[in-house]
Amino acid sequence: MAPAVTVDVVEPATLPHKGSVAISNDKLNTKTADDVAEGKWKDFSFDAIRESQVARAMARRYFNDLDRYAESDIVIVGAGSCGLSTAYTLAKARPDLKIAIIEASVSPGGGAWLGGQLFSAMVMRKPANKFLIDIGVPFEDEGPYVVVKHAALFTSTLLSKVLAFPNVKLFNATSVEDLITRRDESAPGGVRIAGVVTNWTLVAMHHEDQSCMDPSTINAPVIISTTGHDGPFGAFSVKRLVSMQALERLGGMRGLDMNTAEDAIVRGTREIVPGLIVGGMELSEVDGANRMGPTFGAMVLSGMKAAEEALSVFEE
Ligand code: 48N
Repeated sequence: MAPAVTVDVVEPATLPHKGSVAISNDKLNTKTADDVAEGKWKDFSFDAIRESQVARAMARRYFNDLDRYAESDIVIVGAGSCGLSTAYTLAKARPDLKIAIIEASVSPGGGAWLGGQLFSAMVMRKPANKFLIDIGVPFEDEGPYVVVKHAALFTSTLLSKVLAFPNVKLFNATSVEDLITRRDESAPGGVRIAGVVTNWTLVAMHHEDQSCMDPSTINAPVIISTTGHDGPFGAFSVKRLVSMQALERLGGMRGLDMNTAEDAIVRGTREIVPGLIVGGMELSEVDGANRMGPTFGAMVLSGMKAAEEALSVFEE
């Protein structure tokens, strides 16, 4: 029988402190939901724990994951709507592949937590609604497009599905701060991308005022970069390709034209240099595509296409 646990029962401030109550775990464990619901909180307590158990539970898993994903099959840079759609499509199709997602922000989701100008509803043009049906997100059908009542419903549902895959690991609050390259004379820019260079984002943000904070790495034969259009973090990989002269120049994202933009991003999602596929709004910076504004169907379909491009590498 489990040892009795003595706890200090702290009543709400309005009531006098009731002092310690010895509760046998068995009694506690036999508490039913009805008991708790009947407000018998006064003698409730958790089983005892030592703080180091929590610290070890987190550290062991994190560092096991770092070890496991140090060699990944696919790395996705950026967990916005495109990156998460890519991850879902890949993980569902190939549960045997190890997929690492590197997301600079603590909170993944990129620009997909709100629809546009901080409004809640999210618009997706058909046939992107088929992806919503696949992941179980309800929407209102308005003919050529559908509306999800809150963008966070889409993003949180997709994120939960992606995180539930056993072959996916999200490293959020972690930035890709460079690309691993290999000389490849057959490649247009003479390089093949063979992985990513990572650092915790708070570290990556302080290279100007702290020295010797070297990064870590993840090797992978395929990198899918979906870091969004230009901005503090945006378009990371394509800007790096230009600075290492693996890409001549960027086309620069053009003005808003919903029809032109969405078609161009979906059609254009592709491998830019060997080993690096670019999708979502990062691609607009490569091709000089228009932006589409507050409609997200192209992000989802670009993610699906990026996944198909990656899977073709593993089918060969
Ligand atoms: O949501 P974003 O920015 O990018 P996408 O391409 O997934 O979705 C774009 C979409 O939200 C739009 O911009 C809509 C359709 N509007 C268009 C328009 O006309 O304005 O997600 C990119 C993610 C973010 O979460 C960043 O934090 C992350 O990528 N990120 C990085 N993560 C790791 N390392 C980096 N170097 C890095 N850079 C960005």
